[in-house]
Amino acid sequence: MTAKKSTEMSVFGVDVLEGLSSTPKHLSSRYFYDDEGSRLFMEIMKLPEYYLTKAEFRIFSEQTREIFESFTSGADSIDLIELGAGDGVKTAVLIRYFLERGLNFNYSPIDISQQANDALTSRFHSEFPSLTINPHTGDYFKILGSLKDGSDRRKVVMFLGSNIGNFHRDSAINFFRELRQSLSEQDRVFVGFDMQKDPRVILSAYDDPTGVTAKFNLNLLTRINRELGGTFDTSKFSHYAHYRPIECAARSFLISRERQTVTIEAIDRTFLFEQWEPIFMEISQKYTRTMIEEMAGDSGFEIEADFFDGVNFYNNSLWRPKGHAA
Ligand code: AVJ
Repeated sequence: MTAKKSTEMSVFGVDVLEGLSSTPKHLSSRYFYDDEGSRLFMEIMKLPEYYLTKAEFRIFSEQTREIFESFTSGADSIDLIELGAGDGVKTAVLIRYFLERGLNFNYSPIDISQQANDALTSRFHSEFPSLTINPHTGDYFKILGSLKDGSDRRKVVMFLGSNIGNFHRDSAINFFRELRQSLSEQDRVFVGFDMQKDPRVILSAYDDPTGVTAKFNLNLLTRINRELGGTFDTSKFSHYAHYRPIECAARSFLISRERQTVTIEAIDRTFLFEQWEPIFMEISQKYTRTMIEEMAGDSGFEIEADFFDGVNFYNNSLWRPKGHAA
């Protein structure tokens, strides 16, 4: 792909321009997931240090019946909606059980990537021939809005994998408030949260010894080179991650090991990096039970049920609109 001219600057270009012109410099983790970034994230999920996926999978596998009962209490059929479904490995555990139980439901994965949706749909078509799948590609809220009055069945909207952790607190609350607007009283939200735990355990998940996370981070610079005509030399940047136990947040950075300039053609700018200057890349927020309860409350929900793995590493929380007990 050739770089776009500045006259037709992409949203990606605008965000990169804003981020690299700021002090401190930052880039948005939302741009990690091009084809190579998605592949690297799947590698991350297989790392022994990356406990999140394993913990959530364990909750789904060991508490399948309880999850089923919480989704269906007061509803005999549901629309199961998933925001950013990824490879669907965890969701498959629920779907298999829901089908076994003869639940009347259909599954709607919503993703910004057509490719991700296509892959998931064909996988689930062959794994679950009797499942009705309605994939939607595009903006989460536009699609949820269009589904709003589509059926009178209960919607259960799943947002798994601690994907919410990439949002700062205010954005997370705005996200859930917007979600609340597209739901009715009988609907539910099912969110995956990574819990606060031994800081060393958290840090090692974001600073793995094999360097997959470093590659995942550096891939965004490669993406800028390819899509925006950038001149980043990835060998001159190092991945650095830390965890702050007071804020319960892991953060990652790319550190410029030398003083250097980088030009990005599509936005017609050259940026100076001082030696050891960081680019803030990603926040991965961790939570306490109190933080989850407050976040639900501040966005118009209350916790109806929650599910922990055996060591309290991870929590899947089922929310209902506030003030409307089932
Ligand atoms: C996909 C946002 C849940 O923050 O744990 C993994 C992304 N970043 N390793 C996370 C990620 C570095 C991941 N989420």
